[in-house]
Amino acid sequence: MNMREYDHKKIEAKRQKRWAKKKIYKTEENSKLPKCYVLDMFPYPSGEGLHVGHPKGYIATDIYSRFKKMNGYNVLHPMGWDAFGLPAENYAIKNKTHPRKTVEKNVERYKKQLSIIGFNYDWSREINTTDPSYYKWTQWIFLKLLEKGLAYQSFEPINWCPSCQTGLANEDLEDGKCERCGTIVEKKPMRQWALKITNYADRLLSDLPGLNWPESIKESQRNWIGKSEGAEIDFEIKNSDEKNGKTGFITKPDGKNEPNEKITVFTTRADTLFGVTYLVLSPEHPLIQKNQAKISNFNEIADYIQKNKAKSEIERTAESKEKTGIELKGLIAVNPASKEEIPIWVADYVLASYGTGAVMAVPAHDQQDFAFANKFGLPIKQVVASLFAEIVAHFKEGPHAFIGTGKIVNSGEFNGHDSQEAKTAIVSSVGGRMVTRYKLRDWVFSRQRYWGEPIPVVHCEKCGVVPVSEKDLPVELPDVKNYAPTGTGESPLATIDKWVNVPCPKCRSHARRETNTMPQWAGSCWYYLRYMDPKNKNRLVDPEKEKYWAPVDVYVGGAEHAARHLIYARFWHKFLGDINLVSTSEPFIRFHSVGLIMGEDGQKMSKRFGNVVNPDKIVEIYGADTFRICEMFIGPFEQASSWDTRGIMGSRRFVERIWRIGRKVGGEKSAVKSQKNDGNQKISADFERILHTTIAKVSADIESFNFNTAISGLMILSKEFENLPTVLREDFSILLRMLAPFAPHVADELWLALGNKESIHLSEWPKFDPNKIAATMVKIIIQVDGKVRGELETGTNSTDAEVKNKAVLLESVKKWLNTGEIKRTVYVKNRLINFVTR
Ligand code: ANZ
Ligand code: ZN
Repeated sequence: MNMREYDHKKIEAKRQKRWAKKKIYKTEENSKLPKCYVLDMFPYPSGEGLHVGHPKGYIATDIYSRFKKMNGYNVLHPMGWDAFGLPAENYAIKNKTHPRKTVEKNVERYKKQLSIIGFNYDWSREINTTDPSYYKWTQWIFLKLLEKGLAYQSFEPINWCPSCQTGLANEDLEDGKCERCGTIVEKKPMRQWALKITNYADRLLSDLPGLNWPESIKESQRNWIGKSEGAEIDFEIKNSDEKNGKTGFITKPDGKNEPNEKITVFTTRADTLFGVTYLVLSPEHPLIQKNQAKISNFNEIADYIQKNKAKSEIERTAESKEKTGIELKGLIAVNPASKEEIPIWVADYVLASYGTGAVMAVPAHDQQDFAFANKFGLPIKQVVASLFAEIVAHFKEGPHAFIGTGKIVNSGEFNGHDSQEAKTAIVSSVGGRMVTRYKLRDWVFSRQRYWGEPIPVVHCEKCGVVPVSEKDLPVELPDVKNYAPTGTGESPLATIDKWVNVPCPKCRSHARRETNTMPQWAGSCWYYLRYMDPKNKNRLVDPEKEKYWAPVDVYVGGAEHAARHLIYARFWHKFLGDINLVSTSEPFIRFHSVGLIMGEDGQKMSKRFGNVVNPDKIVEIYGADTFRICEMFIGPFEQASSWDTRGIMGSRRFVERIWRIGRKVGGEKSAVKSQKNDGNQKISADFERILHTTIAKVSADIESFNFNTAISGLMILSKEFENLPTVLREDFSILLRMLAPFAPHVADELWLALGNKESIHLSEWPKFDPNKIAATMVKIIIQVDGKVRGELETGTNSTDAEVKNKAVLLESVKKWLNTGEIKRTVYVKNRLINFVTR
């Protein structure tokens, strides 16, 4: 081979140009091949551009999709822009340019940054959520939701960010603050649109076990849905100066007393009903305002409510938090089981938004109630006894409630029963109801902002809410001079009279367009479907194409974003399934979250910390191939790792080594085999075993997203190549093909230099020969300075160099070698290896 020095700039520019010209990444339609759909969470094109953390996930999907293509799959690996929403709009306001212009500019910038890294996206399928031909279908889905009764207007108080001046969904809050700007969110009553995601709570939960997702992501979905099985129990209330059965109760004609009012609680521990010694209302409970006249200390209560208004739900329910509360004087409740009269308290640890907003307090068996009762001197009554005496003893002395289950005591006819089993009987004995509650709330779906999809309905003076007819979609977002929030709680769209005033589609009389827009999450709820058929003018997606491509086989993105996005997208997907638009029950059957790349200082990469590393710079200096390898070698894919600019040198040396090996490529395999030289044959058998073991390992590692160990396998193999006197064309072609997904430019360059006519990315993935791998496995103890630091499983016929190379790369060993250089290595064949650094 005729080789020059390794010049990454020249090679990478040349290869990228060639790929684009030959359109080698165009996804085929009507293919007979099996499909593989690999998807990245599409970015919102912010003004800051990419930092080195962003491409990590994209590099992984690029590797994976190249690998699948080489394995005979028809691959769909698209990219697009999630360009509506607050970040794009806030950026535009700050920089005083129309969001459409900034989005355009930022998309250009992102695309350029992505292209120099050498990704294989099929750009002919690019989508942009702000494109009218795209959001036409987002609006169309909204109309379907409306038609099926799953979109409705509501007038409950919603979360309001006073800084962004828009309503927010629960999911948009972090610790009670606006997730975008950090301002403390207020409650503000206003008209809004909501989607009935709660109708899907059960299915969103029950389909989770079948998904190949990280357990932590599934857990966050479960917590978000927050299913709990419990009971609702009614407590009668009356004026505290009245005697039971007298005033305060209305006597019905049949002679039975009916309480004038009651408090309904939600409990998961109905078995502890006899132990209830007081009730607690959330400060927002309607009963408080309603009974203002009967409450003797109303002023104090109002004061308490006012003081605790700004606290977030997380703050309010934190176990560590000092309990606050105030007794509601003038009213008392009756425990329906024990008939004891019990006080009613108001405390902020009870949330209005969960259950019924009222709690029956059982201080003996609930930690929050226990802390509260101790602070305010309320009675504690034990009603469940542990089956283990020592825990009971602990409960009596210790600062804890006994929260376990056991045997019921102090509970009349229920004494001696198992606490778990007695629940239903206790509930029915007091006329309660078994219920299932969810923490999930309906999704507040309107934003009082400019930069979003207009909600496609009009409000007619006569007909009320009328959907825009399908043929009039999209309702285009009009241009507006002033797109900053109005401050009135209405979207800036409300100021455009010409746009707002329209005839009613039904009766032609005067109507006004809905001026609220959709939240940013809307566009990302279904974009994966549009990539399957991005240009379709008549349908959201062609059914045949959907059947072929769905579901997404591998989905990759940030865990932070994932919890909310995944629940919304799964909801829409299930809805689209119900109206026969999609053929699978879940959109993304496998998901990998990308571990963050932190700054060199260990902090999150951010302008604020001045620790941002720009990928363009790294690519310019070291090359895209080196950058890609470095990002994948930095640590296990799903774990966070710190960027280390020095670490990039190791990756660069690896690429250069491959380049050097290219110079040694000589004869054909058949020629060597005919040589009758025993020594050579031994070397060649060892080498073949390592080669084939590596094929097996790298294949399995890519499939399972263990890119760092795949690269270390390739590094070890490359050292073996380096030790060979000459490298056979056939063997080198195997190494190159394994390298191709990781370092697509240099691999293609060397591949073409071998005389191949077509790009390496259209070639076949190498297959390993199991016969060449077979070897007895042994465990080798690894020591550093005589101390055991790890263990290595390897074949009995591994070469000494192979064992040593593998041993130093083990995570558990590496850290002990970091500080010093290896002065000496003692190797007891197939048993022990000791690295001496002193
Ligand atoms: C009495 C009781 C006794 C409770 C006991 C627990 C232990 P999960 O499992 O999360 O659904 N609760 C109900 N509504 C609440 C609200 N709005 N704010 C704060 N806490 C509330 O929790 C259900 C339990 O949380 C309920 O069961 C209730 O306390 C409390 F030994 O009722 B329990
Ligand atoms: Zn009308």
